[in-house]
Amino acid sequence: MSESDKTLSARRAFLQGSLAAVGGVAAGKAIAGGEGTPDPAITEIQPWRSTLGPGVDEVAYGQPSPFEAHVKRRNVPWLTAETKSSINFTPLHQLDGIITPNGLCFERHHSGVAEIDPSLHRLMVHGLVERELVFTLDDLMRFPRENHVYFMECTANSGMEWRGPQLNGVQYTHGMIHNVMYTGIPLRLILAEAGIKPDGKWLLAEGGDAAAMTRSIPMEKALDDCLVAFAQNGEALRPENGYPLRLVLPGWEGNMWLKWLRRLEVGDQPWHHREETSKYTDLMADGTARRFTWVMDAKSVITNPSPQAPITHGPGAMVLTGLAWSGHGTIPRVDVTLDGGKNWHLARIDGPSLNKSLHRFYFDFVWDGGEMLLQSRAHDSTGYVQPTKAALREFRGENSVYHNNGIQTWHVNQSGEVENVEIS
Ligand SMILES: Nc1nc2c(c(=O)[nH]1)N[C@H]1C(S)=C(S)[C@@H](COP(=O)(O)O)O[C@H]1N2
Ligand SMILES: [Mo]
Repeated sequence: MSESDKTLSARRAFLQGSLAAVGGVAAGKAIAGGEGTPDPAITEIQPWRSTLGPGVDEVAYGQPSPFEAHVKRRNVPWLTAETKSSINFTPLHQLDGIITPNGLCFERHHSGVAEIDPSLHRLMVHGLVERELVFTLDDLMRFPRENHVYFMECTANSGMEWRGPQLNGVQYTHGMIHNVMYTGIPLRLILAEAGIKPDGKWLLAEGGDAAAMTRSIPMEKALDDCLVAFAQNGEALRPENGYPLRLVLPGWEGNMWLKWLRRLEVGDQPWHHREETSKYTDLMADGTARRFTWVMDAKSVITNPSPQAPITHGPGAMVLTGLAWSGHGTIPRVDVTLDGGKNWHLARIDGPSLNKSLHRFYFDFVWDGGEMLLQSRAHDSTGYVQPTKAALREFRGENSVYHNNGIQTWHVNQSGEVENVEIS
């Protein structure tokens, strides 16, 4: 036997052994028949095997298989009056790995998508600077650039779940998040070109959409790890995600990641934003508000099984999977429980563990067919542990909408159906 033959047969023995050890439940079926009817998917010749398929160039920009048409962003129509100032959700239960495909990144617009002609787009830098500057996109392409994978989570993600379980699907409870590789120019290089005056402590960023949305950013963050990005996952930003330029604030809440970025103004204090005082603050139990809560704390969720992705294969070997992330760093550890927290197991984190990026975890186990209460709990690189929803409420009350990073519970019944529940 060659070395590779030996490895192969060892792996086969291991797989058979391990499946036998977990109760003899093999994932495949034996080929040798006798009993039952042969599988037509094996014995018949399907149309795609009997004719030539489409040639190259049939689809100039490739699209998913038509059999994947159910994999899509979805909105919740009753949440907002109309779609121009609204939100839709990433189908987390239909994805794997850590990268969100560009066409599935959730969208949040205050005034619809700005459809910008890049030749007419400019980035202006002014205010407390030595030189007020205007850049074309060509000008910006002469700056050094960097690539980073970052998650972007809307501040309101899971917000509808504060008072109790409400939306029956991980797409809706946790889908205001995406994770792509950005290519962009470090913001500090652009600011250095203009030269920040000594009293320049804040930065106002403005979007080129009809909302002319603005946000104040403290200068320490602007000079730290922010990017002016022009690409996501290797291609130009999508119009809905800010084409041709967006601000990237790693680890910070999504509402500050200005899309269609057109203006940066340096000032000595934060600007007053209607949105910021009325919406993007955390209302506490006593009626006071937490302001400037920018970093997204560690959080995780099981994406499969989940209400939109029930267990359809019956008892036996199965894969549980989910996502974990932290605006403070990486995720060295995720715990998973099948019984509502009585017993915790270490999940297996697979794929790259990147700073301020989604992490993928798996728990491979044998389902005995009984009811389960599934939860995951993230630990981040600062030692912080994801809190229960009860612990969050104790500290922040019931009036909050933003920054809900509490532990999510899914109830699985004996048919494998899954429901969004809460346990105390
Ligand atoms: N110019 C502009 N930037 C914006 C917004 C907007 O409406 N206009 N929405 C913000 C909010 S609240 C979020 S959560 C993210 C959404 O980014 P996405 O559409 O790429 O998911 O963009 C932020 N940046
Ligand atoms: Mo948001």
